[in-house]
Amino acid sequence: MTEPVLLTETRAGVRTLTFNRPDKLNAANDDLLLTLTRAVTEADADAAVRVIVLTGAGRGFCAGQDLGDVSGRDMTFTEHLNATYNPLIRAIRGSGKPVISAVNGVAAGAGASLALAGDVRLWAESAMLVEVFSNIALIPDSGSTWFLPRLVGYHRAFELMALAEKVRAADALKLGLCEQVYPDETFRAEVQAYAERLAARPANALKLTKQALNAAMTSSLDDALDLEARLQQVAGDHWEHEEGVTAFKEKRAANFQSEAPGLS
Ligand code: LHQ
Repeated sequence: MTEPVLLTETRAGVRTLTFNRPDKLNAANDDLLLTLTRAVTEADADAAVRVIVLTGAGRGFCAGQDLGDVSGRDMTFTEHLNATYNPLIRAIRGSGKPVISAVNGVAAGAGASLALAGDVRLWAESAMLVEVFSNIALIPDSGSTWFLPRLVGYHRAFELMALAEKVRAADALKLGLCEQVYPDETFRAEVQAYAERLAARPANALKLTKQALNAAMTSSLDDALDLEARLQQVAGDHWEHEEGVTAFKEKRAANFQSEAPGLS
């Protein structure tokens, strides 16, 4: 029996999607990319899911395109990207739910793009990111040219891309490529605990925050102010807001997990 390319588990509102081609450091073939895109879209639509975690089985996160799976294909590079990687990155950034890139090991090529694409990036101590594309005389894709310079600036991004330099966890933290680094031994438990903390936050407010931030990445201050004013109305009209204010006044923890009784 062949192993599934993607493992799916849901625990305490956290949907964990695990790339499952460990012998190849989870290098991506079309099956993995299309299954993963579908899984992110499904998780986005599933009311039982509050947070999505992307991670890899074995010692790798994702080694990018499976280089054994590219010869003889009848698609151009452009067609391939538009059919597989680009819809995946759009599904992640467009999801109304927080997506965690849980980088358990090496993230290379398009795998590095996936490591950067999450709203939160959690790394294991032994994780490593490499914009490996120039080693095979390609350009960074799957969003790397958009994500990386916004994090480290144009010049550092160019250097990392041109020399395919490896970035290890301690440097990734300093450079702003990840939010937290955890010991390898406890990594998966720490990721679940972090994800559950996020799952307890107000889902509607986080969805709108994500929408506003994504728009602000490419907008003027004027447009960002207008969008904030519009989305704040949506947040303020939601029961979560009333629950937050009531909980503050009653000096108790807010319950954002389910609609509180008596609130509209
Ligand atoms: C792999 C791969 C791999 C297959 C490790 N494929 N087997 C490209 C083209 C078309 C359109 C769309 O966009 C793209 C985007 C891209 O992602 S291009 C970049 C493609 N990826 C790479 O070039 C990375 C190639 N891999 C590496 O440079 C190294 O394996 C890294 C730095 C990731 C890890 O090095 P090590 O930790 O030393 O592991 P390793 O090299 O020994 O790999 C372990 C196994 O995984 C090995 O298989 P084997 O049977 O010898 O044990 C590798 O062949 C296999 N593997 N990456 N991308």
